[in-house]
Amino acid sequence: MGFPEGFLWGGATAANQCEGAYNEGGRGLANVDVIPHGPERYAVTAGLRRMLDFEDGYYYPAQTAIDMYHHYKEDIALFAEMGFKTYRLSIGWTRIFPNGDEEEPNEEGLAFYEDLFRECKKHGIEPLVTITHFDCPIHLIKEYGGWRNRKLIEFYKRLVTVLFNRYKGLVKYWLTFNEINMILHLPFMGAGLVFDEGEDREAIEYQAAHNELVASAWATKIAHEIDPEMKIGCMLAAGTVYPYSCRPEDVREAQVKNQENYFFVDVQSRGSYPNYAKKFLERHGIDVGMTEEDERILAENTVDFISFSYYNTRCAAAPTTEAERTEGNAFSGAKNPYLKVSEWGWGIDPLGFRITINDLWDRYQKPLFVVENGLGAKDEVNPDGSIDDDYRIDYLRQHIEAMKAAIEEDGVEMLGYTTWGPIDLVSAGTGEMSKRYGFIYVDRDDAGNGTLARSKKKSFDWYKKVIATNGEDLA
Ligand code: BGP
Repeated sequence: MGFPEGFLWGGATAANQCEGAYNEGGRGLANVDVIPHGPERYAVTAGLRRMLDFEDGYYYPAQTAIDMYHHYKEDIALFAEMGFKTYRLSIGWTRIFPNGDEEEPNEEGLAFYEDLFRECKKHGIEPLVTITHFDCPIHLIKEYGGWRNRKLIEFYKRLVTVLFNRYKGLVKYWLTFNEINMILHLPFMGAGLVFDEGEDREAIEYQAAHNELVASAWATKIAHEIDPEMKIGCMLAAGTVYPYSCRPEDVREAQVKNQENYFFVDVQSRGSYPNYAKKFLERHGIDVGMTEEDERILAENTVDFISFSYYNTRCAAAPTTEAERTEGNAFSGAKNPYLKVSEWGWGIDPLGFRITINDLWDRYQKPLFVVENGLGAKDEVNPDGSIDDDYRIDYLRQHIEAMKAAIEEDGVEMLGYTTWGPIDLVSAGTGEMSKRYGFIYVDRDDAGNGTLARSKKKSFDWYKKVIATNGEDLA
C-alpha cells in the first residue's frame, strides 16, 4: 500500500526561470527573455504589447535568473542530497537552435545539456525533460509569427529529432509542451503570439494550438522510432473547474470551462478532435487547416502518459450569477468562498488535487505524472540564516496526502511527483523572485540584487524524509 515502489519523487524547473546566461554558449534570443518584470508583464505575456527585444527602462529577470547555467552541479548535488529520484527541467530551444530555423544545431548547447543529464545520472537522478517550457525563438516570431504558422511544426520536428538522437539512452521521459492550454491565456508566453489590432485573437490561438498538437504527435512518433524505450507525455495546466453553485447554469458553465482544458489532452491522448471542439470551432468560424496527414499523425501517436501541474481548482459562475471574481495561475474565475488563498490569491485546495487526479484518470486511463505543485510564498531569513517555512511544508503535506489517497483509496496509477521550483527561481506569472517555492533559498531579490548563494530551508530536511520513506512519513 502507499506509494508504489520506484515512485519518482523530485522537483521541476524551467530553463528560462533558472538558467540565466541568456547570451552565453551561442544561445539565441527567445520570447521568454524579453518579458519584463513590472506592470507591463501581463500585457507582454498575453501578446497585447509587442516587445520583441530588450527596451530601455525595464528589468528582464530571465537574463540572469538564478544563474543555474553556472551553478547546476552544485544545485543537482543539493537535489541529490534530498534524495531526488527525478529532476524535471526544460531545454532552452535557442541553446540548440539559436534562431530556430537553422539546418545544424549548436554543439555548445547540446553539450551543456548532455553534461547536465550526466550529472543527474551520476547521482542516480532520472531526468524528465520538457522540450519547450514556454520558449520560442524570437527569430521564429519575427519571421513567421510564432506558432500561428504551420512552419513551426517543421522546426520543432528538427529540434526533437536532434534531441532524441543525442540523448537516447540518457533521457527516457519527455514532455512535449509545458502547460499547452496556456496558449489560450498567455499566448505570447505560451506560443510566441503577438496580435495586431483587429485580428481574430481566438482563431489565431486555436490555429497555434492545432500546430502545437500536431507537432506534439510528431514528436511522439519520432521518439518511438528513435528509441522505443522513450516515454512521451503531454502537459496540462490542470485544476478541475467547480460549478459556483448547483444552479444548472453554473454547472453548465463549469462543464464548458473544463472542456476548454480537456480539449488539448483529448487530442493528445485520444488522438482526435472531440465533437464539442469541432462544433465550437465551426460556430466561431475557425478553420485550423486540418490535413489528412495531421489527422493520421494525431490518431497514430497518442501520448504514453499524462502529466500536469496543479496549484488550485477553479470555479465557474454563469454570467447571470452574481459572484466575486478571483485570480489563480492565469485563469480567473469566480471566487470559491470555501477556500483559503495564498499571498498571491491562489486558492489552496488539497482535496481538489484528489478530485483533479481522479477526473484525469477516469477520463484517460493512462498513468499520471504530477510535474508541478507547490506554494509560492514570501520567506523570511532569520538572523542565523535559517528559514522556517512551515507554511510550505503544510501545503505540500496536505497535497501529498491527497495524492496518496488517490493512489491508495481510488486506485489511480501514478508515475511520480515533482514539486515546482525545488530551488527558488523567477516566477513565470509575475517575474518576481520573492514568490518562492523552493526547499533551497537563493539570495536574490526582485530587482536582481543578491549574492545568488544557496541555502537550505526547513522544508529541505522535511522533503528529504518524505522521499526516504517513500511518502510514508509526512510529519
Ligand atoms: C506554471 C508554470 C511554471 C511556474 C508555475 C508557478 O504555470 O508552468 O513555469 O512558474 O506555474 O507560477 P508562478 O511562477 O507564476 O508562481
